Amino acid sequence: MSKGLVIGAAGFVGSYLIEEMHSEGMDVYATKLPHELLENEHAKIYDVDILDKEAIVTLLLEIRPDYIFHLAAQSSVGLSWKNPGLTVDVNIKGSINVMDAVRELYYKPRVLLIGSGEEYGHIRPGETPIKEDNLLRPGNIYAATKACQNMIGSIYAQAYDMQMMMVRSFNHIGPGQAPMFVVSDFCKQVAEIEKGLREPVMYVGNLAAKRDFTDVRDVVRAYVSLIRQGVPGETYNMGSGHAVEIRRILDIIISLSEKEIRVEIDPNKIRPVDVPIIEADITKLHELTGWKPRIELEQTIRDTLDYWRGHIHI
Ligand code: A2R
Repeated sequence: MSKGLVIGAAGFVGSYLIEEMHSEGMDVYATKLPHELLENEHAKIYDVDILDKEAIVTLLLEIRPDYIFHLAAQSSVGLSWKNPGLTVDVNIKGSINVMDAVRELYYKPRVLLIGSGEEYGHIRPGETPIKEDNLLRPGNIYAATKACQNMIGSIYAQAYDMQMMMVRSFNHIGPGQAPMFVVSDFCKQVAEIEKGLREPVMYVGNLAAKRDFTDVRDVVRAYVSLIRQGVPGETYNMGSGHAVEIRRILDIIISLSEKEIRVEIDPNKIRPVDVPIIEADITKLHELTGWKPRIELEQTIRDTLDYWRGHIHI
């Protein structure tokens, strides 16, 4: 049985990835930070801070994984402005620690580094759907650190002949996501309105922005396909391939509720700089693995709303 390790499994994607790996027949190992909570009957869980390289080396020598998914990150764009030093430490220094620990092993596991569609940054008209070889113009600290991780990853893969692939994930959504992300935020607000915890008013930001959303359960299928079939040193976009206006998401969410809901703009939710459309070209990933998303947007929204209905209590 092949062994798969998820580094940074206590976040939104981690638990879904553990389930996917388990259902694909892998023996699953996972790490979290000491203060984080993670329980999963399908994984053996360890406490590891990726800023501690020796801890990663010890773990890898103990487990000897065939596959390593590197998810650990400071993943909030907002926090990356407030704490750029921490974001650089975790997302660049921490990732280099992971790469170095792998490089020093006596065998070559297959590694997937998780990057972001944010790396493209200020996308120009005519550049969408955006391809992997587009110029990167990161617009925030988080994006810059992920672009840097990508570059160092491809340098390491080539220089040290490592079996390492990079993926740029576009917006992913689904049940359990933190409410600082738009779909989860809207669904949580509706659940609170339904429970009578707030007035029937939704507070929204820029509704005209178009983004490329993928259900987290499709995301983790793509990661497993990529770690198995990806070409070392290569970068792959992972998204739905279709941008959807935030207004349409809002309309779907509101239509799923019996309540009369009014919509108001909250100036705090308008970003200082917002790219009008972000859409992935997923041809490279699809041609390699045959992967394409299966779960319809409406279904994901329904599931996310039901999640919040089950988690908001009066
Ligand atoms: O910041 P926390 O306490 O939420 O912990 C995050 C964890 N993490 C670390 N793990 C090990 N060593 C560190 N020094 C360290 N700093 C943070 O990585 C969190 O549990 C996990 C990342 O999960 P999320 O923030 O929920 O991201 P998600 O949605 O699971 O996305 C996974 C990957 C990340 O690389 C994102 O940048 C990318 O997909 O979109």
